[in-house]
Amino acid sequence: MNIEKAEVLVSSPGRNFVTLRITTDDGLTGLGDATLNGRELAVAAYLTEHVVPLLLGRDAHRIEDTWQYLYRGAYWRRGPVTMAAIAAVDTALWDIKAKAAGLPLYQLLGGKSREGLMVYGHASGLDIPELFDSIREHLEEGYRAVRVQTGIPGLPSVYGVAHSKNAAAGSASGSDARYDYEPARRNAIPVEESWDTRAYLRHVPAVFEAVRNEFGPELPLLHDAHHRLTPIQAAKLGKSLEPYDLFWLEDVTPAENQAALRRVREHTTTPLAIGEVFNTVWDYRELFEEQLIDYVRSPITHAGGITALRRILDYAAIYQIKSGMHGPTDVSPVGLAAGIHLGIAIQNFGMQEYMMHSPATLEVFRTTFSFENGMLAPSEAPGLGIEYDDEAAAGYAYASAYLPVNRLLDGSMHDW
Ligand code: GCO
Ligand code: MG
Repeated sequence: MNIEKAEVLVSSPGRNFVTLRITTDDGLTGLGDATLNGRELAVAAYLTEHVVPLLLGRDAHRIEDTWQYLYRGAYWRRGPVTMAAIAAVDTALWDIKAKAAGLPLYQLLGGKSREGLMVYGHASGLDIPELFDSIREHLEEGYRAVRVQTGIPGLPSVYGVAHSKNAAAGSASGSDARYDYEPARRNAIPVEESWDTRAYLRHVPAVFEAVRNEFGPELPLLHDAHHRLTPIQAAKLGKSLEPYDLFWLEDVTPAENQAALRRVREHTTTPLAIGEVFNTVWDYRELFEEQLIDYVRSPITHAGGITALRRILDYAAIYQIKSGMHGPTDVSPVGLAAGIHLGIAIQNFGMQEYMMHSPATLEVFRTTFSFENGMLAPSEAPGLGIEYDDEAAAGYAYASAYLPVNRLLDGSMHDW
């Protein structure tokens, strides 16, 4: 079963996606997600110029060897572009292998360890009443856990907070308010937002107090600090949120400095999640061995594929650290489906992020997984259970779109 064709598919149904489709000489196809939000074409070029020519004629069954060949053989190891490209190849080959076996992919990963994956959605609001509405809407849709983000008094807009519903009606992506918090204008440079950490630290505990008072003690609540704090600020935030019993507090400090989490951990028992921008196990080594975090945020798409994330999570399991796979709408349905298959199979599953893709995205990526009672579950279709509709994709041409950048009130650049 040799690789005959490998196509790099770039489309923009609601937002930009890069998908790799591998076809074997016996006619099986496999899909892999290679989407790197805001840097999509770098991965597309890496695949087209440097990976596809190496794949043609290779045995599609040799997943491990292909992974090692692309990782070790490149000389230039790691990095988000390289690892997203390797992830796409790896995922597509797993899809093919499972289709060849006539089994849903999770069966090749050891079979089911659970019936479904607990997920959380993104509730947000510019103020508390709007936030409460958003939480209620999520609960009505079946979510049993929510991430909570709000506007900060004094800041005109905050990343991760949906604009008001009226503003969203005319949004470029055509999606509803929930998906409209990345103010990405097409074919334009990034939007600039301003940030004030002290105002944020003053406001957030009061928000969680209000949410707990309204929704009670049981609902799992999460929060994302988007790498914006220093270690001591992060420690203070974790401590101040302890009474509200968060499921996790995410990305408190910029992720490059693993030792920063040591400071945070010394001061708080709020569970910590990190890693959506990591790309190999090396980014986690200190964090695992010193037990500085509780959840691994890497998705398959950005961590080198199913082969690599499985290894990362097995390593994490030794330290009772669990998965918390990234699942925003820029991880394509292919990347999400791969995560569902892995999540259902591993022992140390924690929580899966699930924002739901827009109707346009789902027109191009035909999914078969289900979302019921707050849980995601794979279908019994062979492979990943995703089909890519070329005809629908042709109607959605790529147009650049960037995440916003973040400046302090004095105009200087700040971390994400
Ligand atoms: C999350 C994330 C996203 C990212 C986005 C980057 O936790 O879901 O932080 O909102 O910012 O996916 O591409
Ligand atoms: Mg995040």
